Amino acid sequence: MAPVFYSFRRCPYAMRARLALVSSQVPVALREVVLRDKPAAFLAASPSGTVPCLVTSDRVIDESLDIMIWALEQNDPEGWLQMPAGGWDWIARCDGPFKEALDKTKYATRYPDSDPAEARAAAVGFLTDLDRRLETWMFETPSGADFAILPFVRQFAFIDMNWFEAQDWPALQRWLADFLASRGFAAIMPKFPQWQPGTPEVAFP
Ligand SMILES: N[C@@H](CCC(=O)N[C@@H](CS)C(=O)NCC(=O)O)C(=O)O
Repeated sequence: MAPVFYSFRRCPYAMRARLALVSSQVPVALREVVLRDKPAAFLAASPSGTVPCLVTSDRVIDESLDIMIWALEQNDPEGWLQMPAGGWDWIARCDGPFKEALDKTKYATRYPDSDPAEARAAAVGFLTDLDRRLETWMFETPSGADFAILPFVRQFAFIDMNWFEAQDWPALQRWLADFLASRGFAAIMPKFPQWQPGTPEVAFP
């Protein structure tokens, strides 16, 4: 049986895992989780109760980045893992300080002790550095760093697209726009019905 992959369409972590699954063409059975109605089988499998979560015959992979690596180590036709070591540092900066700044900007009311202007400034610092880093891609060829980070830049941009578009980030804006228009993005964003025990398995990709 194909590994079971618990996913949630709009979650940026699940998006990056789906992008790697599409690139590698490693087949899984996708189960769409509704976060306010997590199925018991998911909660029993996932140590953290977060999506994405991949359950193979011999292990549970609970971190999106590890799911990307698991898929790409089996098949990496586009060479996403062949990136300079600095790519991993960019991903760590995205997942750590940038994601924190993103959440504190987007969900400001959940963080009454945090100053949203300060959070936005921290996010702007990261995005400005990224804009300077980018040519067509972060490195010479498209890599795991691009696709691990793009879903989070998308999430930030969608807080206020007019504001995002008004910034002086030409390379970043084009990188995001090309991603949103890409076949890879379309391939990960169909609407999946909520999984429940007994529903037929959905083959992905
Ligand atoms: N470090 C995890 C984080 C995953 C995560 O936080 N996912 C969110 C959705 S975007 C989640 O499942 N949150 C649990 C909830 O909202 O109940 C990963 O990279 O997979």
